[in-house]
Amino acid sequence: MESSGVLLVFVACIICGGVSALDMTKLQPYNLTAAIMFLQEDLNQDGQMTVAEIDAVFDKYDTNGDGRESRHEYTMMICSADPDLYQISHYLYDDYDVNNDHHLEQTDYEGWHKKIDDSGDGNGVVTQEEFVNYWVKMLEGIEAQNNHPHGNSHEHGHCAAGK
Ligand SMILES: [Ca+2]
Ligand SMILES: [Ca+2]
Ligand SMILES: [Ca+2]
Repeated sequence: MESSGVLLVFVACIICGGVSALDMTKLQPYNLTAAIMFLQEDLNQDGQMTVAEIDAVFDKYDTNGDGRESRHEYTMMICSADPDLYQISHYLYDDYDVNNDHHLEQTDYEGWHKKIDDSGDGNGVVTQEEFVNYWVKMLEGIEAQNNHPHGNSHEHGHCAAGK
């Protein structure tokens, strides 16, 4: 019957970002979420995150192989990989996209790396502690924006229906 197929698509939309409010509790505690992310991104496991490692992590999202990651590529990838993170993927993309041109590339990774380092001791090296502190503040900021009545401008996610 066709109706069951329609229902399945509808349910998938709700699960994957079609919700009207953020559920930040899925990402709490924030310092644990951040620590897991750091461990995934610290590819050589030396306790430091380099620009090259950030670049390598974002390469996964470059589905059309043009050497940079568009907002669409990024959010579609997060949609299938991590629905809990998808709900804030536009906030994250805005943070990564340091020069605000809606593409992620080398200059953004360098800028993002510097932002995190500068939020700590600014010595040119991003440690796990700096990374976790930065992410906790960012996630708390997203939560605060979401609690604000006019803070929902980023919620235009319809990831399952996009294709
Ligand atoms: Ca490393
Ligand atoms: Ca950019
Ligand atoms: Ca540092």
